This record gives sequence, C-alpha cells and structure tokens, in this order.
Amino acid sequence: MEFVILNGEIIERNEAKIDVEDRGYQFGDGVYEVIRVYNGKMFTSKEHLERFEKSAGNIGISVPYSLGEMSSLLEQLILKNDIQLGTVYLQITRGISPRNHAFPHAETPTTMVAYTRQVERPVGNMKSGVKAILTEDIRWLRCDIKSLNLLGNLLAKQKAVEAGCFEAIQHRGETVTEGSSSNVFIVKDGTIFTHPADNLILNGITRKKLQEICSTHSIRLEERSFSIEELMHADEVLMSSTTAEIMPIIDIDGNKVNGGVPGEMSKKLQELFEAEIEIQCGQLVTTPGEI
Ligand code: DCS
Repeated sequence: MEFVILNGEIIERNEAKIDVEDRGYQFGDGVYEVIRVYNGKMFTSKEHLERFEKSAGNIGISVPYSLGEMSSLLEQLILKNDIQLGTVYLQITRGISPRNHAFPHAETPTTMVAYTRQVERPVGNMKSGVKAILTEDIRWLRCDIKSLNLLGNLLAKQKAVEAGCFEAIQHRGETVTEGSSSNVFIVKDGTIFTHPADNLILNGITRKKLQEICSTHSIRLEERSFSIEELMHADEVLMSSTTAEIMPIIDIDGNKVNGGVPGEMSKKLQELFEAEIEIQCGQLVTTPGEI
C-alpha cells in the first residue's frame, strides 16, 4: 500500500482526490520541491523546505505548516512507504476556487500534497558523463521561483531527449543560464564558473552545497555568467541537481568536452559531494567509483 500526504494528513494514495478547479491543475498556480532520500533519510531537507516557503511567499502563498511540521510529516511518509533510496515530492497550490485569473479570497485553503518515489542514483551516467544540447531559454523572468509552471523547461528537456541527450543547456542570447532541471558549471584553468543566483536561474540546493564544498576545500568557484563561447571552450562542463547530483557533461551539440570523458575536477566534486551525503545520511551502497 502506498501513502501520500494531503493537507497535513497521511492517507492512502487512492483516497487522495484533488478537485478539478484546484489552481495547481488549472493554472500551475503553486510551487514545489524535490528532496533526495538516501538510506531512508532526507538530504538537505532544511534547505529545501526553506526554499519551498520562500518560493510560496514569492507568489503570495503562505504555507500553513511550520518547517518542523513539514519535516516530521515527510519523515513519517518515508517511513510508512519504506523508502530507502528515492525522492520526496512536495507541492502547494493556491487551493480550490472557481476559475479566474485573479487570486481567490485570501482565506481560501491551500492544497498541499507530497508523495515518495523509489529512485536509484544515476551512477552509470555519473561515471561516464552525459550528452547535452544547447537551446534558447524561453522561460519567464522569475526562474528563481520553483513554480509548478514548467512548460519552458519541459519543451527544452523534450528537445534534449529527442536528440538522444540527457539535458538541455539553456541560454538567453549569448549567456548560458541553466539546464532544464539542473544548474550548469564550467571549469576553466582550475576555476569553476556558474551563473549568479538571480532571477534567471533556480538557486539549486545541490549548487549551494557545491559552493560550500568548494569554499571548504579551497577550490575556486566564481558566480559569474558565462557565454556559449566560453561553454564550448571550457575544460570541463558539469550540471547539478537533487536527482542527478554532480553530473559531468561530455558532449554538447555533438562537440566533445574534455575529449568526451569526465574531467578531474568533476570527479573530485563527485567524491566530495558523496562525502557530504554520507555525513548526513550514512554510507552509500553504490558510488560511481564502484561501477
Ligand atoms: N534548475 C532548475 C530549473 C531545476 O528544475 C532544478 C531542480 C535545479 C536547477 C537544481 O536544483 P536542486 O539542486 O535544488 O535540485 N529540479 C528538480 C526537479 O524538478 N526534479 O528534480 C530536481
């Protein structure tokens, strides 16, 4: 039996019903989070839940649960569904109301749901590296909000999939922003560059963890936007996300990066990131080094 959370209660999945006029369904009027679970424990859950509250606040939704309440509910759900390695998906919408673009009455109850999923670590891809395409970033100008509206991201990802690639690297004009569901980094002469955390990208939790790791280990990381030209001439390119962790990109639009194999910096960051996971969640069973 699978359980989900609906408005603060853990219930059976087939008993969870959402109204057809929920604003999440009608408009994508809400925000979400994806949190990684390793060894039955959430990784960086505080950071994710804080971002959830912030994203909601940015669109005028106030989350009716404290971070502690949400964290404890999610922990119970993981336990009940017996998830060792997977993800928790959490979303909140502006609730149910007759369809109208303007916000409903402020007292309209929000709809919050969460569910778990068993998800392996993409260790094969992490070891071999993945291919990417370049595509124009056609999204709105508040990409810092983890909005349910993901059409721009979906179109970009689908284009990548149809080209036999793992990710789409988006750019606004000459400037590289981020992946369709990841942040993007380049390495040049030992320094890592990534787009600043402004309105044009989602400030990834994995990205933030990488920044911390780099600062602890004296690895130079600069938040500075870079061009397509710099991307194509980088020593290494990598992406980061909750589910993909630290993923080397070894081919962009058919052009090999670092001779088509993951570089030393990418491998080092993967190792350091795994060490972080192990501090919070205990020893990992499979690491890319073992495959
Ligand atoms: N940028 C975008 C557009 C994203 O959707 C994501 C994560 C990231 C960056 C990386 O952020 P995190 O490091 O916090 O994951 N996307 C989530 C998603 O939709 N599925 O998995 C992760």
